[in-house]
Amino acid sequence: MSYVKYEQKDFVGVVTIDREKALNALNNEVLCDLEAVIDAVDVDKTRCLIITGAGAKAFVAGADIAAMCNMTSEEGRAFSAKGNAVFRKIEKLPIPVIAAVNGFALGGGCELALSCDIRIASENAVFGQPEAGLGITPGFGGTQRLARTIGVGKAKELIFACRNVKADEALQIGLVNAVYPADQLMDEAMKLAKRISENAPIAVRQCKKAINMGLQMDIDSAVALESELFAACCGTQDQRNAMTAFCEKRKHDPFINK
Ligand code: DAK
Repeated sequence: MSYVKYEQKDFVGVVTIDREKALNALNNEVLCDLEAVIDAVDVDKTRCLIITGAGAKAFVAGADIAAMCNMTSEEGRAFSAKGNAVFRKIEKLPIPVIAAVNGFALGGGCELALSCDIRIASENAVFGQPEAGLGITPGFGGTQRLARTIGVGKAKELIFACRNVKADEALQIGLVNAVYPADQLMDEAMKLAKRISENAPIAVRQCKKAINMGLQMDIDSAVALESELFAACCGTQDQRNAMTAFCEKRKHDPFINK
């Protein structure tokens, strides 16, 4: 039995972490199942991915504390490397990934959401990195991605003080893009995913690459990268289709990812 479910809805893939009894906490098996599901996503047929948690209470309540309780330093290194490898795969997927955060997103759960491109949350969502209170550091990229997402000072405050934030504050500090009533979250995630899927897939992928890679570069290299990615879009069938339609004052044909 897999702890991670996958459902394809037209161009949108929905990944659900499904270990509800433990509030979807991440142990090694869940991480392996998540990796297998991510590896299997057909990025030619899928234009956007949504990641969420099973049940009404949690997105992911963290890495599994019971599993980490007696870890040696060596085992801790391996566990952290595993989580980091899986989350980096999510981050590097060529297609956009939306985290639909439907409750607790603590520790590894917050880190999973941070490895996604866009986060939207339900009103009952709670974010935080409580690791220092458990005698460890965030181990799945939290110190890096939280600081890059909400700024160094705010990230340090939340991590050092183990201060959780509710959805409204998460919105205010830029940790999430939008907050919805719980029963509307998946519909809103799907609406956003569909909207993304309606745009030219090659262009959307190049935009993701430009933003993610460009942010790691100096500005000269980053704008040079942007030029290359722009050039790669010119001459695609989707670009010709959309621009010709604009010039002819008509709606373009559906994009074909070519
Ligand atoms: N791990 C394992 N089980 C968990 C869990 C977790 N993170 N969170 C919840 N559960 C389990 C509970 O043990 C309980 O199981 P049973 O007792 O029913 O068998 C069940 O889920 C329901 O939880 P509660 O009964 O506690 O539910 P409440 O509504 O009362 O409370 C809560 C919900 C989310 C406030 C509470 O469960 C809680 O505080 N959970 C822990 C949250 C947390 O501290 N998360 C961060 C975990 S640390 C690293 C690698 C990774 C990491 C760090 C380093 N390296 C290797 C370097 C990442 C670390 C973390 O994520």
